[in-house]
Amino acid sequence: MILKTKIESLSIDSIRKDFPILSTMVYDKPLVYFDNGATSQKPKQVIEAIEKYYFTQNANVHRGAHYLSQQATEAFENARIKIQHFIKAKDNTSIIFTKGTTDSINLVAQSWGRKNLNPGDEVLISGMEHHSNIVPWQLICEERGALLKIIPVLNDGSIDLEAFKNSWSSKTKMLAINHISNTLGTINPIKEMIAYAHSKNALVLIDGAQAVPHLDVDVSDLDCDFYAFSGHKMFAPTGIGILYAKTEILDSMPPYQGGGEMIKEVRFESSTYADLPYKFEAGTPNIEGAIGLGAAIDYLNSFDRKELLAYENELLNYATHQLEQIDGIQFYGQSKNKASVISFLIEGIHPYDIGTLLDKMGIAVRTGHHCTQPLMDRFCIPGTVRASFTFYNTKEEIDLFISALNRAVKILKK
Ligand code: C6P
Repeated sequence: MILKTKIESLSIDSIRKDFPILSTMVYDKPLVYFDNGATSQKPKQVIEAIEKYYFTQNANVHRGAHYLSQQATEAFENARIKIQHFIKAKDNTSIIFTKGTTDSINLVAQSWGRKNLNPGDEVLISGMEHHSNIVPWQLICEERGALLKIIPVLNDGSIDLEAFKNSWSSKTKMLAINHISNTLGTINPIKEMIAYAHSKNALVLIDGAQAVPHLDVDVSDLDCDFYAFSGHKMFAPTGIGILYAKTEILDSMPPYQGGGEMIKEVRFESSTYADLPYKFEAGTPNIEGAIGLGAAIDYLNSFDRKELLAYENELLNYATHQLEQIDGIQFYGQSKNKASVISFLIEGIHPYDIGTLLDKMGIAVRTGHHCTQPLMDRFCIPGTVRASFTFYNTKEEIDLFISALNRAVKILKK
């Protein structure tokens, strides 16, 4: 496939060469990977960093005084510092390694929630949350006798800000909301929402799973209390994620899990806990995951991220315009401030059938409820077809997608 797309200093051709998997053939067709919201592909710089770790550094961290353990510990802790700088956290002890966004949110719900939620207290989430930012709160609210309240979503897929302001009571203790909706692409006005929540003395957790891969996130400027994200959606391996939290809040929270690494002293009568961040990192961590995440950050830092974002917006606008030409198309998520995600349905056709035919033509999209079932209920639909783009995608791929979609529609409407 000839890829001509180029904007200013960005050569998409050379970026694509960093991602070996993008030259895969699927059923004899060139792969068009538009499922970046589910997980992104990994550049060879990340794969090589993991290979280097296993070839030359493999040992457990923080445990041995031997050479390899020191090498592994240094690489692991350097990754933490890279992440700290990447999201502009004040302190590296604010950066907790977890398995991913889901794990990060469960940590907060279980540790902060169990200590701070009392019967009658309220946790506020939005109607466009991923199940990972719903179920952990349901579990802890049920356990503590607290109430889960939902901010409604408007028809264009944006948050109902008036309803948001009316959702508060003196019992609201936590606002937990996504930065970018994985299904609608909506970029939520979180800075304003955080300031509002703080004026009501509540804490704020931001689910940043879909935001960190696209936006420059500055947790200090946002002033959020917690910010959760996953490595695998930002060009790093699976099984590694981050919980950022203000240190004074982490200090006041009990451990989430017990085990090695997270203790100072253990006696059968009782134990004392390690300082931050280790208090929240029980057991041997995902060392190669952390190193891979550090390498992904180095990779992202080698670009002007504003330029990447502008390019992704260009892809979004180009694809939206092309899709608008298709008869019977209905978009879900048309807010003004939107990331490069397009969810749609075509009248009379089940999204799964479209996804299956597109797959046979080499196009990877996601179909279904995207782990946002309450949002599907809100729009009275079973699911959508979702195309999610990142900076290694091209307009030529969008052209292939549109012609494959037109063929699929023709077959399915017969
Ligand atoms: N969304 C998607 O296709 P984990 O699985 O822990 O890495 O991320 C969970 C998660 C939490 N919040 C948001 C906003 C998300 O988008 C996701 C993951 C994927 O949309 C897989 S369901």
